[in-house]
Amino acid sequence: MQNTKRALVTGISGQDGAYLAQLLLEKGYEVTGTFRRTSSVNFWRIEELGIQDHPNLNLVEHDLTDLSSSIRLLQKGQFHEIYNLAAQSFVGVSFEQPVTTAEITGIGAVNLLEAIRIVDPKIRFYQASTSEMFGKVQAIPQKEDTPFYPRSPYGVAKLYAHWMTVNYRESYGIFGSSGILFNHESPLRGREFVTRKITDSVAKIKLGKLEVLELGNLDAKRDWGFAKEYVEGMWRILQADQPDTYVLATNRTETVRDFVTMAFKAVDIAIEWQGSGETETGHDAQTGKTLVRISPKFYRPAEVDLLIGDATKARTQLGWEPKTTLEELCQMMVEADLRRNTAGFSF
Ligand code: NDP
Ligand code: GDR
Repeated sequence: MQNTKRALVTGISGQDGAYLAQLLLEKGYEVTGTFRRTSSVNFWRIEELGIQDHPNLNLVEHDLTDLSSSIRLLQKGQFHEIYNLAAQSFVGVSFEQPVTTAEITGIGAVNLLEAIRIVDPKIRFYQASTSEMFGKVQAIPQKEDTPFYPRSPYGVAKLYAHWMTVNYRESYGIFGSSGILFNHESPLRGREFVTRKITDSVAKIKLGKLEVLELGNLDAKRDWGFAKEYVEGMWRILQADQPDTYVLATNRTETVRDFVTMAFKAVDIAIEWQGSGETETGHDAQTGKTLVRISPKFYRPAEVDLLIGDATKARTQLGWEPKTTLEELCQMMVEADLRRNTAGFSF
């Protein structure tokens, strides 16, 4: 079909890449998804969504840090839209691997912007920016014009990619848009991130496969939404008349501790908290058994204490609004992890 839109999604093997590919396929796009070379590829998410064999899905190996391969990819694909989702996305790891994080998460975006500038400046580009750029927050709630103050090598790398997207928009007229997305979770979330670590562990504890859940800072507050709704926002950002920057968030914030309590509630366990700081513990209110304790190894050298976003601009200009409540999201994730753990596999 001549009018079929072609999209490139980097990071197809990740949470957002899988949901976005599903959405674009439903909308009739031809989707090229990139994955990096590893000894064994990791497509469990697109398999779980049932799109791995979709006739309009093309999976290609691509290294985000290699400019020439980005240029060839764009020359071959003749894309209308590019969604740059690939990144070293784990904040904790970025403290241990700051250079790799800068190369993938920062320079990787610029390689794509350069390839667009060289191959076809009409391609629309979406950059996956993040609330981590607000870091040590300068205002509450955070919105598009809130000053940035990143608190991790990941946040700094993302801020560089964000400003380069704005710069290519202003310097070369490229349709480069940036979505500053607050945390978004789902049953497809990686298990290193705190929500999924909690729901998977709660499922294991409920099934008698784990004794205790170990966590770091329980006081951190996050604005958590449902990933499937956020990828719809990414698509809307690229359909706007003009390139721009938008915050996507729920405007509700809760502590990690609250999310733990919520997840246990989803399996009918009431948690009582005792102590504070590194000696804080969570107990089964009925049996008194310790189910949660703190391990300093999960603390970060610098923390982002409080995130809460204001997505008024996305609502009024794009008609985007989150619908799933945190309780519904948490329940959905716990149920998925109960199913997986009962079936004997857990990704
Ligand atoms: P994931 O960690 O689930 O996915 C990241 C993707 O990037 C994976 O496909 C991963 O591949 C790929 N990747 C990692 N390193 C490389 C590399 N060296 N070369 C090529 N690909 C690589 O992240 P999410 O789906 O949650 O997030 C998508 C994007 O949005 C990321 O850029 C993230 O930083 C950003 N973001 C996420 C938010 C969230 O709350 N989820 C909020 C705001 C921004 P592999 O499977 O091989 O590891
Ligand atoms: P975040 O997500 O750093 O916000 O980045 P993560 O789920 O890793 O941490 C959220 C908060 O929980 C605290 N925490 C723990 N975190 C992890 N991972 N493991 C623990 O055991 C633990 N205990 C407490 C953390 O200190 C933190 O305060 C995510 C990623 O998806 C980024 O790519 C994205 O840009 C941002 O969300 C928005």
